[in-house]
Amino acid sequence: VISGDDSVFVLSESGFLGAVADGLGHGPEAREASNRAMDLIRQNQQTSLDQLTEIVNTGLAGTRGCALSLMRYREDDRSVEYASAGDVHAHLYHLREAHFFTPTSLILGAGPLKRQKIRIEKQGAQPGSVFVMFTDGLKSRTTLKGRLNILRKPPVAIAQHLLENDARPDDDALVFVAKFK
Ligand SMILES: [Mn+2]
Repeated sequence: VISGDDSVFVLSESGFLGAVADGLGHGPEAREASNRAMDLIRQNQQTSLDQLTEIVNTGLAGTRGCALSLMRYREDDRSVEYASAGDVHAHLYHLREAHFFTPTSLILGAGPLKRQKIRIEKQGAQPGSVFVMFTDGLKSRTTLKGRLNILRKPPVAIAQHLLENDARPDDDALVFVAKFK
């Protein structure tokens, strides 16, 4: 089975860029849209998040389109910038605190974007903070708030926990986990 979800992680000197996409529908056509979105992000990795969203939206014309979440971490001020265009959720945890980034109902590739719909949110990350981004293959009420025993684990184990405990049986699921030093 070909997953319609895809992700990208680009490490740079100033920090990193992460993205998760969920192609509309299922199988190869869904994957084509999310694959193309990830290529565009790799090719334009220095661009601001709102411009990247525009680039993906334009570049996906003619495909089924996809939902996309983008995040950029900057090491100099330890900031996490986040842009959401569709049903991909993102959370930032630090110890018992949790920030749930605001989801939107956009689909990229379906025509001109209404600018006011793209929100860029900025949060601070501390050593030990955990950032999680996941497609709607996980239940939307998925949360690790207060689950210190899980949040202390390495990123791969956190992703594994979410896929085992919160996946829905009827959709592709993809989880992106980053832990800050
Ligand atoms: Mn999905």
